[in-house]
Amino acid sequence: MSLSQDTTVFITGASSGFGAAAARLFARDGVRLVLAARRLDRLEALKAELDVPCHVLVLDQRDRQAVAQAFATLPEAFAKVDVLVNNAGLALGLEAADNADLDDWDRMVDTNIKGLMYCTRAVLPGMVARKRGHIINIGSVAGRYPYPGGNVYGGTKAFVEQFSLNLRAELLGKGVRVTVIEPGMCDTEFSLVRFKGDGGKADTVYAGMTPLSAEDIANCIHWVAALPPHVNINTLEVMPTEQANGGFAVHRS
Ligand code: NDP
Ligand code: 8X3
Repeated sequence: MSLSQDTTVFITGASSGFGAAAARLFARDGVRLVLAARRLDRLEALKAELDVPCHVLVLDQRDRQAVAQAFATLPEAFAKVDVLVNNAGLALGLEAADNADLDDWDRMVDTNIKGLMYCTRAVLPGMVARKRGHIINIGSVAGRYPYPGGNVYGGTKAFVEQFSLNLRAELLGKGVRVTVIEPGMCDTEFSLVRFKGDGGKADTVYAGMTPLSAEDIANCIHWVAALPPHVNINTLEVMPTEQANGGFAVHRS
């Protein structure tokens, strides 16, 4: 899709990390932006930085009614969403399943699966009617490869991946593209959130290696969106050079 002042890009989780970096990149094309997240101050600061029309939306995407209402009441100039970047999400905890907090599990399911579902369902009828649109979902390598402590987080991202492939299958011929991007380790607020504000623990995740940056993933998001309309990147898996999938583990007694 050619990205221009006639394009509207809706980004969830725009207050931080990939979402904020993607907003900065899309703004260079002059697009109209809808910036959604829960933290209004962050969204307002981002809007002030950007030289394009921005609609700031305080939205907790776990709230099904609020999501439907937010999409249904977008100001006219922002109502025809061309690109939805379904980015908002989180991991909570790294405990083994027998010791994990069920509230954490609920929050990941409610945000990463249900919130992403609600946003997708709200935006699709307009895209299908206009025969124009692109849903870009942010999955994770955690949805593809298992690791200890990845339990429900990885499960939510496996949902994002299969949901994206199913959408792609049923949107065939309707002019709507679907992409899932699956990043590996990236130094954003992700680990700070996962470890509930413990900066020391978050720092150890990226110690002694070079993680991806938010801008690296923003570049991927922007690249898949900017490709000509006849090109659909289905899945894009991206890791830091210093991360790889290590294969099977064996326990010996
Ligand atoms: P950040 O924590 O920096 O950003 C997460 C964003 O999600 C924030 O803008 C936050 O905004 C928003 N968010 C969280 N909960 C909600 C909610 N209930 N309603 C609306 N918005 C919400 O992390 P990243 O940028 O790294 O993460 C973005 C996505 O990428 C996530 O889906 C994550 O799972 C995924 N990912 C991250 C990787 C990494 O290593 N960093 C790797 C692979 C995937 P606010 O708090 O203001 O609501
Ligand atoms: C985030 C990537 O490897 O920390 O989704 O789970 S990882």
